[in-house]
Amino acid sequence: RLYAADAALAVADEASALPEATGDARSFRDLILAKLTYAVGKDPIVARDHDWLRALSLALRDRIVDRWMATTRGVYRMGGKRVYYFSLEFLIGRLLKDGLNNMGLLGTAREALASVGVDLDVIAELEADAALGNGGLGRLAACFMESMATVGVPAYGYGIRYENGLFRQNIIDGWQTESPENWLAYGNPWEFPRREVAYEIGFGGAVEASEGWDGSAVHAWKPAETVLAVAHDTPVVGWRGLRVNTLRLWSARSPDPISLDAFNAGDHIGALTARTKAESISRVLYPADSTPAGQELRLRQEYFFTSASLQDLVRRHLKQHREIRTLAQKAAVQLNDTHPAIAVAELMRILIDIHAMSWADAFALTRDTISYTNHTLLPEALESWPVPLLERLLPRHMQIIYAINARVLTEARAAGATDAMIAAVSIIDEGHGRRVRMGNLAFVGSHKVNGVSALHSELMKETVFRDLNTVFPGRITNKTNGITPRRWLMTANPGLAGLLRETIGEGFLDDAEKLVALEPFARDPGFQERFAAVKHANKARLAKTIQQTLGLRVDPAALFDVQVKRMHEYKRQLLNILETIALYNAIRTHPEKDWVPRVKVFAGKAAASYTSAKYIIKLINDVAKMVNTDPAVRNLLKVAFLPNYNVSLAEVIIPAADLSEQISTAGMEASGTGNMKFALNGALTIGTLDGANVEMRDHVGADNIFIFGLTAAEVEARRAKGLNPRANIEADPALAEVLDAVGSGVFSPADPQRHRGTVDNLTNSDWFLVTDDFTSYSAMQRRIDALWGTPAAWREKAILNVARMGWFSSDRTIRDYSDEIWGLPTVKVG
Ligand code: F58
Repeated sequence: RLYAADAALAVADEASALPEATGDARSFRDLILAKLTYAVGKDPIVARDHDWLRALSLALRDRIVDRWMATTRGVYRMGGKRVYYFSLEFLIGRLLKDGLNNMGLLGTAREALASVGVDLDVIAELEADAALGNGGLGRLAACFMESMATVGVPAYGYGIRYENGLFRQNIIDGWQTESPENWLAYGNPWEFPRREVAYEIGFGGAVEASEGWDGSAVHAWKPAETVLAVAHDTPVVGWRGLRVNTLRLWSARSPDPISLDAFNAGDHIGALTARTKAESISRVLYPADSTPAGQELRLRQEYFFTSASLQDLVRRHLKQHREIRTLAQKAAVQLNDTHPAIAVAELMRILIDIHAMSWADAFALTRDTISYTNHTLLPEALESWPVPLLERLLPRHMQIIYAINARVLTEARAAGATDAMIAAVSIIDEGHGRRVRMGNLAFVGSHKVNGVSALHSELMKETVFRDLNTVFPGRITNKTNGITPRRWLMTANPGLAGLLRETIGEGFLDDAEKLVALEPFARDPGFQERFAAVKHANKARLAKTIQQTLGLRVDPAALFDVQVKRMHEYKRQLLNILETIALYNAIRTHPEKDWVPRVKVFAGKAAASYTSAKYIIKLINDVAKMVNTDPAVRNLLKVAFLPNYNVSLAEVIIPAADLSEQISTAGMEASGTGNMKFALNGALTIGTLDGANVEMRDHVGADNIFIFGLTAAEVEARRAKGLNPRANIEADPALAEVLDAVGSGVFSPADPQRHRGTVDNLTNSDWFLVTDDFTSYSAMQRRIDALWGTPAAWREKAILNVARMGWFSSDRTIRDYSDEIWGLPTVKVG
């Protein structure tokens, strides 16, 4: 302590012009200096930015830990129910600023650091992005964790501590290439390794059956191979730091670090193979975001973290409540998609084989404990595993799955199911070489199954789970997604948050629906000016990022039109870039017209093996290259593809958007959450009636959102009747011209055939109905241009969007889950 204080003085001597910290900031500065000295081992005189980042993070962590222990003790004392959120992905991003904000220490930390000559914003930029997820599903899990801490739901997030998160995307000559992401390179100040919390996870082997004392069959699984799951805990702070929950991520360790026999025999590499194999389980996040990876390693990951998490929560339950039968009263397990669906069989195994429960009791308890969230309707995206693979890797689980299936099918038959219905509800898919349908397993093992937007939940009942919905009516429910306003408004857009506080007070910070208080200001010219000034500043910041990463100058006064999300054909980045080309053509043919200057911003990663998505990235970059340097465009149009989209980049891009592109083929985007983030930050949406866009329209009002294109029902009808892209192209000369140019190599002169495949695919099949929606999309863009010409009208709509987005807070979503699925009370915030 003394030494640290001396060091502070030394720093102050060095730069006597530094501002003096006051009050709280002074004691926080002393804590930072103590961390720098004793935990980082650096003298402030020589400390580098990374050292300061670590010292600050550890100082903040101390403050968080106090609340963490208080929360944990409180939860234990109350003896109530806990939620366990099982997710293979937690896309949490950076934690420093969000943690400071929630602890009310943002200003304090800024002042404390300034007094030692360090800029908070500079060091905060050095924090690695924890990219333990692919996209929306993983980010939703992160928003939910924060909201559960905020609304007072005692919760554990359970997942995998991937050593390498989602790959880094590099754009080289317009093409995507991937390199490994190394978020742990500088260590991770937020996590606490718990070497003592470790579970054995078995794989393979055989099942031994014997006779129990009452003559019933007793099964004992003897795995051939064991891996250790070791816990790493990260505290998750809720708003105002009132409650802190735990994110517990498992890391795989081999029980035998080295085979000494092999080593002594001279086989130094072979001595490590078992270890490498075991530890590969938590090595890397699977980067596919729509089609499930069918590899064995993926199944191992799923079982690994599910089993460890169930063992952990059962142990906690027994320690506290002594009695396994009360599990469902004290634990709610939420499965984030089917990735942890093996939990149904694993919990059954634990209850029957280890706790000697009867089948019927075990199944009732399992069902009462578990519930499942579905995030996709795409049939090819629904996970299924070959029966032989499951049989080999998890023989006991396969037995249990068969037994569950037999009972479900008997029940269905008794309820009058036809053969076709039986085939549809069966957990075993007989059609494609016998596979286990994980969605069906999750469905029958859950008391509630939810979709993530109203439309999606309805479609679930009509499509993927139609027959299961008939056999188990009332089980499907809707929980429309949400986003945390702490990260996506307060931290990402401090300018707007500050303006809102000055205008409507602090109420919205505790209850996002209080944002409606902004409505009366929507037409107020003075407020509009200030609102526009905030947007302009955010755009200037993004312009700087674009300049620095791409060397491209864009004008912050232009309309910033943004589409950022994973690259996927159903999300239709292709529709956007084709319309951009049409605009480019129009600007050149009609230079006399009063065009609205636009900056088209794109960002997003394509799965490494998703060739057509990678071609779309290349096309965007090819178009950018030509448009951005064409003098005929006179700076009226710029195209920017920003590489390596992640949470941190989203925090810069979203607050700077004027227009948000949410243009998926109707019926295909389960919900979307980016759509909510943009609208909350004052962007207007151009979108289809898909996912949560439908509910956004209901909330913000049809006049304040630009809806175009076919509805989900129309899409289905056209597909049923047979698509006719050629007719669509013939009917729209602008579209025909665009496809002609792209297909003949206008944007790829060095390789004229490059985009031929993309164009052929559109012309001959067009499964995502790009050509069907092109004309209405294009017309809507021109209406948007017209509105942009009347800034007062634009701003009014933008302000109304902010005012009416409160319902899309993930606090509301979590309250809905708590009320209707978990059976847990929540508290008011603030
Ligand atoms: C997304 N799914 C939905 N999956 O596409 C999106 O509409 C929704 O808003 C979001 O979930 C949250 O509900 C999604 O992100 C994945 O990334 C999976 C990763 C693993 C393989 C299968 C897809």
